[in-house]
Amino acid sequence: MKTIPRALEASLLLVASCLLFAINIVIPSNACSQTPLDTDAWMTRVDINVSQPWTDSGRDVVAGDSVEILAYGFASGAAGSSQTEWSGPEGTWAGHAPSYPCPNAPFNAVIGRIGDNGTPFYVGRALSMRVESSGRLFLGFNDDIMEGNDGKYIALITADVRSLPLVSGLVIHPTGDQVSLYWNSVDIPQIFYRVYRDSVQTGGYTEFLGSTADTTFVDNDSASLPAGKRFYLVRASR
Ligand SMILES: [Ca+2]
Repeated sequence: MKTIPRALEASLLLVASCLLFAINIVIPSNACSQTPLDTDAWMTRVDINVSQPWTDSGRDVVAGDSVEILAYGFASGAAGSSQTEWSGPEGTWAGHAPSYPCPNAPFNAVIGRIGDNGTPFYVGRALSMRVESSGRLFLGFNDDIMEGNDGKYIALITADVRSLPLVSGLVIHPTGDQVSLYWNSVDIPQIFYRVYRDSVQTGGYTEFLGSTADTTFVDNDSASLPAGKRFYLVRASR
């Protein structure tokens, strides 16, 4: 939690008092319940390399997220041998061995894992799941000898991210053309903060200024909006 020194707090009050008597004032604002910003979602494509056990999706998921994975393609963990050992992402039970990363899933199947030590799970052609533990999402090929594998799988991942809160304790401190923002930290792993601005207090806050892992932000570009028309919103994100 960011605390503001008492001397600074006093000067902020003084600045606020003076500003109230100016013609154009900057009104501190942390708007709540901005509907367009209450949820987040993303989509990504992953080209699954069937010649290595796992492919990094490039995405972190958090407990509570809804994730859907659709997989396409044709691949073989035993290329050059039996034609029956080619399959789609659903895999094939031909040549199945208990030594595979996901022993309960077919050979050649698309599998998933969350975090470096997560338990592998079956994905196949399609999977909808509610994430139970947070971490990096990996997609894999259910095989134990990767050399000589052939083919390609592509996965499309979509996620509806659980609602993340607006920050509390937002302090807005205008000095000249700069506006400094301070807020309380949010106790969620892997968190950072997105800062938005609007010229209307009840606006949609679609102007994204930037993101930070810290609990402070300086808007150096506030001169582009008329004084008295700068409103800010800070929300936790990932
Ligand atoms: Ca193989």
